[in-house]
Amino acid sequence: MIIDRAEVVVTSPDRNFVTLKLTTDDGLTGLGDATLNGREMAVVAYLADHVVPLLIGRDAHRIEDTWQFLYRSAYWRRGPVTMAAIAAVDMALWDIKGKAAGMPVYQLLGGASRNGLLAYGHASGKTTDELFDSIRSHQEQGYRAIRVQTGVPGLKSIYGIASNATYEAMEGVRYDHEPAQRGALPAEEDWDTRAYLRHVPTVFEAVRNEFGSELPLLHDAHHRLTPIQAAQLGKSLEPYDLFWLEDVTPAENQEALRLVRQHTTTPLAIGEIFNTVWDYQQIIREQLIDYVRSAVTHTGGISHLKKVLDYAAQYQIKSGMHGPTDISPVGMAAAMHLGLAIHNFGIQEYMRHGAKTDQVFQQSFTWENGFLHPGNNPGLGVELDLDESGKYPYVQAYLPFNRLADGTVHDW
Ligand code: GCO
Ligand code: MG
Repeated sequence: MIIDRAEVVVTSPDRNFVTLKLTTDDGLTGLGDATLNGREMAVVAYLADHVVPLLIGRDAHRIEDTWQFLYRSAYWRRGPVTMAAIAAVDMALWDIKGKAAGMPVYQLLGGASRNGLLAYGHASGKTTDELFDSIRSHQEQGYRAIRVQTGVPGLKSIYGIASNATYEAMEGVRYDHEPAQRGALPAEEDWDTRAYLRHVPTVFEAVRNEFGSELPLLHDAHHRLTPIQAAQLGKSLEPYDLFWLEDVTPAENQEALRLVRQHTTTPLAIGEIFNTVWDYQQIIREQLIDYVRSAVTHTGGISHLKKVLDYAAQYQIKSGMHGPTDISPVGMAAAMHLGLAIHNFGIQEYMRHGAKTDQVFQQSFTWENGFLHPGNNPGLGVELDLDESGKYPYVQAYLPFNRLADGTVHDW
């Protein structure tokens, strides 16, 4: 099982995706997701110029050895570009191994630890009424856990608010909940932390009054707060019993979470922009978080994220793998196989892809009664239709950024 072809495929059906496709000498193929939202072409270059030439002739069975070789031989370690590239190779090799064994990848990881994966969706609205409609529409789609984001009075547009969060999003035909926008420059948004901190608890109070105490609710602060502001928010949301509060601080400074923890029992989720176990070392050891938000795509693949999650399990910390639309169907499949196999699964983020994306990537997962399952096809269960993908060339797109009222750039 020698790797004899490696291709990097860039396609933009509803948004940009980068996929690595490996082919072995006996004709098995494997896919890996390498999509890094807004910086896609950096990973394409890393893969095409520096990784693909190293893969040809290697034994496709040697997943761990290939991972260690790519990580250590580069000398320059970690970082989103490097780790997304290594992740793609790792996923593609697990896909191939599954096909060689005639088994879905979750079987190779130890088999299913549960029947399906509880998933949460993104409800949002500029106003409370719009938000309620969006929550209802998500419940109709089967979601049993819901992330809640709303507009803040006085702010024009903020992270997480779809321009139409109900019907079109439900049909999967629009990408208005997708923060990256096509164009030559990133969009500018505005931000006011005090207004946000005043407003959010009133929204959760209204949602609990309308939808009751049972529904698991989540919220994403998207890295915008200082530790003391994060502590304040966690405390003010305690009465509404959140499943988790996500990315309260930028968290490059892991120690900052100590202060947040001292003040609130609201569960914390962090890590969608982390790349290795080192980014989690302190927050896991000191039990400063409750959920690991890494995506397989951005954290070195199935092999590395499993190590992070096994480490987290020692502290009763669970998975909450990142699953926005910028994780391709291949990356989502990898998350589902891993989530099904590990013991400390928590919840899976799941935003539906658009119809064009679903044609480019043929998938075999199921979504029933609020639960995902990766299916039982050998490997990851996703195939890439190259004729379809070829119809959609790369389009420049950027994530937005924030400015405060006085013009200062703020975390987005
Ligand atoms: C989430 C995330 C995303 C990111 C996006 C950036 O919790 O799903 O915060 O919406 O903003 O993935 O590329
Ligand atoms: Mg997030």
